[in-house]
Amino acid sequence: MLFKNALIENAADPADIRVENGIFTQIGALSPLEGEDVTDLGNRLVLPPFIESHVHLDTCLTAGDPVWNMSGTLFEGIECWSKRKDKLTHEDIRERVKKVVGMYAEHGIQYIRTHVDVTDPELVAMKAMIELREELKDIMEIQIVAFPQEGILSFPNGKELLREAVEMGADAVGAIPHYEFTREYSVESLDYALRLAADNDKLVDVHCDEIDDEASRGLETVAARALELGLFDKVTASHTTAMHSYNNAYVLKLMRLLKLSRINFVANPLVNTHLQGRADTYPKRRGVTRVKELTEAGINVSFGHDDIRDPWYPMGNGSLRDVVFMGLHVCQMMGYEDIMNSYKFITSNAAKTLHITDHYGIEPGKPACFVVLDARNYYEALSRDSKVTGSYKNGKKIDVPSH
Ligand code: 17E
Ligand code: FE2
Repeated sequence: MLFKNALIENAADPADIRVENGIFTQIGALSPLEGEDVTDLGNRLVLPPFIESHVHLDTCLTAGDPVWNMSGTLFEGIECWSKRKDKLTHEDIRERVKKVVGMYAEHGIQYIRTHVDVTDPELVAMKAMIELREELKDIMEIQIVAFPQEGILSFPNGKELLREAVEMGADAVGAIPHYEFTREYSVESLDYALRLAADNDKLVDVHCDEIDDEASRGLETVAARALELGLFDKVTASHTTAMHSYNNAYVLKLMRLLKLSRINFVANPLVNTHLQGRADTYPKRRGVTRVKELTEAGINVSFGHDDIRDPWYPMGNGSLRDVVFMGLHVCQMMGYEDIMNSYKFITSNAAKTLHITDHYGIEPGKPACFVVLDARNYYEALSRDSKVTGSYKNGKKIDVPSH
């Protein structure tokens, strides 16, 4: 099968893409072979599929049920969710997740890393997600983080529940150091989570310092353990909003450890612009981590949506375009090159975070997965909010399920 006239990753000139048995085999100026199927992409932008590197699928579409988050803080969100969690059922999770996966698929997302709350004695969401990961795999590759929303040491049986979720088949281990009762618990929870991951050959993704407290120092512990346990880039620090407020002298010192540790970062610009700065009067801080500085230091950063219509964020339609758009504004990354390259926050950078680079990317030998946008380059796509006109998996156009 031959795809003609693709502007691959902002290339100025079109190229053709040959796919055989679901694999990219040739990219260049190609003529159809006898009997070969040909699709003309009409000089449209072609990118590797979009990746949602941070979302909570189990909480999506629950905004206002049973109560709305009125303060807009993370902590009230956790309280609202705790009330919703009491009525969680297997079918309820299945219905909402399938709907949201359809929304994502429509916008060219083919991979999702979801955090799933395991501070639930019955692990209802975890059981349903494990089932859905398998069931939805033809349209979405889903990675599950066992996420202890209410703490590992500060929630009854938190350690056991996290371990049980890993044994059930989670792909990654989470933690929430800034929510633990004490600084000592915070450090111990990270020791526990990273050791659990190392012992079970899992990835790590920590909700890390999602608070405006400049003294919140979970990140240094995450990075130090990633280095000491040899986990390196299997580890991701999500949110890290306190880093926005760290003093610059401390960041200067911290950068050395971050580089040595090789950990990844995920920023969630829509949600943290909304949740952070809530204890400030004026001026109000932006609560997004130092994306520009991390990127300039060669550290891997991706962007996530975090929530779609739930207690932490009432908006969202499954498009990552708005995430990138907000990220560029709030991080002040509006130079032309910054804008052109910003698709990497939801493609190749996210692929590194998810550890899927062995089967991701537009190059011969890799599975033929890509998206086509109605634009000539990413600047145009972003500024015009261009539609994804096709999302191809293993050479075949994905039929987006109704949602
Ligand atoms: N839970 C949490 O701790 N932080 C968040 N941003 C969300 C859920 C969405
Ligand atoms: Fe999150």
